[in-house]
Amino acid sequence: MKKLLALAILLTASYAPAVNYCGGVTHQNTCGRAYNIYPCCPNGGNCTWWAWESVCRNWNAGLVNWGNANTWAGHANVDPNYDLVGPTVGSIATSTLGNYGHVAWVIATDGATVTVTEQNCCVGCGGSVRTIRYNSSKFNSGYVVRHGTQCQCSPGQVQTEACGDCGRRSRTCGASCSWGGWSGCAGADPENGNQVCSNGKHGVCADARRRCEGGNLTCRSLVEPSPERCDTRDNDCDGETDEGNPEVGANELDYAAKRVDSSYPRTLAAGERGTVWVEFRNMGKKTWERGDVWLSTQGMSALSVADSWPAWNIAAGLSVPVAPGEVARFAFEVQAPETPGAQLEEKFKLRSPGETPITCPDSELKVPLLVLNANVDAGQASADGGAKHMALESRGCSTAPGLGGLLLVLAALRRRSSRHA
Ligand SMILES: [Ca+2]
Ligand SMILES: [Ca+2]
Repeated sequence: MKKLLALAILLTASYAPAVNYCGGVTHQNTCGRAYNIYPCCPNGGNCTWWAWESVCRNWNAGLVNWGNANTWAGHANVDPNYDLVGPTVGSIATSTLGNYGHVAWVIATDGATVTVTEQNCCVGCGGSVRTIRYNSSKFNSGYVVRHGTQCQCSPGQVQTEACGDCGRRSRTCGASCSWGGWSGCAGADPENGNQVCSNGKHGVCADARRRCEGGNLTCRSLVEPSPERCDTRDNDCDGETDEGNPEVGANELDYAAKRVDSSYPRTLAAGERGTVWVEFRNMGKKTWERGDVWLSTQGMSALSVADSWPAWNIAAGLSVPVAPGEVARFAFEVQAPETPGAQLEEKFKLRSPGETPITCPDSELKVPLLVLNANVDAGQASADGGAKHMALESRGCSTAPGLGGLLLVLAALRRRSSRHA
């Protein structure tokens, strides 16, 4: 071998003709050159012819004349298009040893050794292409690759790294010893997905847990918004609960009410009394017991009638139990304040045991009232917009049964009202 290497000479195109055949190999013009620019030695081979040919075939580039093999690394080192690196598949192995050096084409390497294809130019040796394995250190002047194509990694090697707030990603080295693309960034949810967090949303959407999504922490609602239902929850997450008179599902709530009819005066003279009644259907699961469900105002009402209402903020209660599906009727008096010209609106709302408002589907009666001068003939109509609404005269007309029955629960309601005072 040493003898062979010592005899390896590299003839340049300056003193020998370029040929398209050497070492039993015909030049393949895959690099825009009709001929290999290097000559072929008398023994029928030449390492530079084969190295140049290998570059033409593999890089589709025709190298300029870099002279004898022992000057190739020097040329590559000053050419920005090439890099000198360690043992690399698909590189030109270069050596300055011997009289003229040596070049070969690397087809495999394990780092310590390289397997190359080569030709040789020597007296009495074979010139045809051969595959041979050397210690990597044989090529003392390095391995030439195109700039930027140096092997990045070992095929099959896996690299992982952190990404985002909580994720990791990985990539695998491909057969061409360059990295494949990164995987998606992902990670486990904190506390196995049970970490409670605040997302600033309303209603059912406020129930949220910390998630690791795409490698980043986010506070995700467990429940998405849905159309509002009558269920004591803010389903559409707009900050209002059971708004818009939503329907109640069967057997959904203990207490729910739907207004079915009502009547009230639209005008009263100052200090005059009138009668109001309103009917609600029990839409809940529980029977409305006497003394448990009543019609109340938010605060002290300007329309209250001290000697008629069960309490200062309770206009009426029930005289008989009202089972689910049945209709309850609440009737009571109101008295206009002594302020002619005043325009009022009072809200009467059903309350369930525990003083909890019954919020839906429609458990409220609004009574707008215009206060007239006492000496004006106050003919009036009444309406609240409902198609079934009954018009009543404010004077001398009451369709409200059950006032007597109301008195029966007066004592109980008064006990309750004391808690409001
Ligand atoms: Ca809502
Ligand atoms: Ca709701």
